[in-house]
Amino acid sequence: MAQHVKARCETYPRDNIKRFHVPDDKVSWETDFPGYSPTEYTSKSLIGTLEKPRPEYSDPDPKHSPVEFEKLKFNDLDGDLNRCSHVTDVYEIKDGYPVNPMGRTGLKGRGCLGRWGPNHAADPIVTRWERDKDGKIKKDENGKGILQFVCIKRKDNGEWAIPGGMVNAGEIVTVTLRREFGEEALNTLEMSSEEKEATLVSIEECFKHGKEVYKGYVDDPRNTDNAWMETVAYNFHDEAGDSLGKLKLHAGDDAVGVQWMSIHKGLKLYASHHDFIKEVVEMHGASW
Ligand code: RP5
Ligand code: MG
Ligand code: MG
Repeated sequence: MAQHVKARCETYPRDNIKRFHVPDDKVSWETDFPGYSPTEYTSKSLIGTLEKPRPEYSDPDPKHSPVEFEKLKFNDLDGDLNRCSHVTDVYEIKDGYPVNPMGRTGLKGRGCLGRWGPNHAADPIVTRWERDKDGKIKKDENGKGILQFVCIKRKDNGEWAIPGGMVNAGEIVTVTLRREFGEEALNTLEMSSEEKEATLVSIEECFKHGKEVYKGYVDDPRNTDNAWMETVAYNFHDEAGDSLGKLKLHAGDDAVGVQWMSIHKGLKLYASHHDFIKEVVEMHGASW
């Protein structure tokens, strides 16, 4: 996977912050970079004030809550929050801060990520075969079937993406996968509790038979030298097109659009999602 391309984007996704420029050959911490002086940035909304305490998903800030910050258990299970990395057994802690195991990003602090160190997400990749009006699977010029996946348009930057989201403290990944798919692709947050329950039950059976596609680092534009995204991506495939493939899609929460997207290698997707989709294509011997 191409590392730190998006995580070195010139302008950070919030507040028009400019990253310190890191050339390709200076990404690795093992390469000396004497002039390296990353921009420092942690979004104010993560720190909180007396009137408005910080959100639940946000770690304490060392400058504002040093005693609480000291108590964070990096590289470990911290209460019901997993601060271990999928990338490395132990990530380095330097001057009290976790160090991004994939190298420099040109920005220190937490940016707009809630956690110092790994921020764990889960990505549900729901697929079906593209079919013609007679129900026959569409093929490319090499006779390979064309896959489609449920793709959302992100509210924060308008990019197309897998409907993934953060693993809440104490939440198991299988629950995150279903919850995020429900919220972003089926709009469960706007449903009555009965409707929501019925919708989640309707996908439960199909979501039992997922295949792990990827587990590890995400080249996310929000990453910093001290906070980064990691994910577990699962594929839920509807071979016959009569279960997940028939779902009524409706964008919700942090999605402003949703559709069955036909898969081809030219797709432009958020973060490392293009790489995850390619894995799914290979898994099914589909067109690329
Ligand atoms: C990406 O950000 C992950 O792959 C996942 O899709 C997503 C999670 O963040 P939010 O969608 O909650 O912003 O790095
Ligand atoms: Mg979400
Ligand atoms: Mg999301």
